Amino acid sequence: MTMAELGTMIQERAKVTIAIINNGCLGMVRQLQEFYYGGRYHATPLVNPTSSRSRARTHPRIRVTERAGVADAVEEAAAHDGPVLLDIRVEADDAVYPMVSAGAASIR
Ligand SMILES: Cc1ncc(C[n+]2csc(CCOP(=O)(O)OP(=O)(O)O)c2C)c(N)n1
Repeated sequence: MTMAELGTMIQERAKVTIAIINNGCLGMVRQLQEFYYGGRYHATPLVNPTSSRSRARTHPRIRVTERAGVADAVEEAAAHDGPVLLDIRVEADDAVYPMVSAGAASIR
C-alpha cells in the first residue's frame, strides 16, 4: 500500500532511482528499545519487504553491502535507462542523534 511510486515508475519506465538506506528495522523504535528498555527488542526487526517486492517489480535492483560499493552502484543506476531500486544495507545499531525520549519535549 505504501511506495505506490514504485509501481508508477515501473509502469511509466521512468528514469528514476530510489535509494533505500536499509537498516533492516524500525530504527527509531529500535533505538528507544536499546537505550530505555535494556536492548529488549520487540517487533522492530524487519524481514524487509522491499527486497522481494522490488525483485518482482523493478529492474534492476542493486544491492550494496559495502561502503566501497556505493559509488559504483550510483553510477550503474545513473547509466540505466529506466527505474532502479538501490538497496543500500547499513547497520541496524547505528543510532541517530539528537534523539527525544518518549514523553519529553523536543525543545528545552
Ligand atoms: C503511523 C505511525 N505508526 C507508528 C509510528 C511510530 N514510529 C516512529 S518512527 C518508527 C519507525 C520508523 O522506521 P523506518 O521508517 O524504517 O525508519 P528508521 O527509523 O529505521 O530510519 C515508528 C514505527 C509513527 N510515527 N507513525
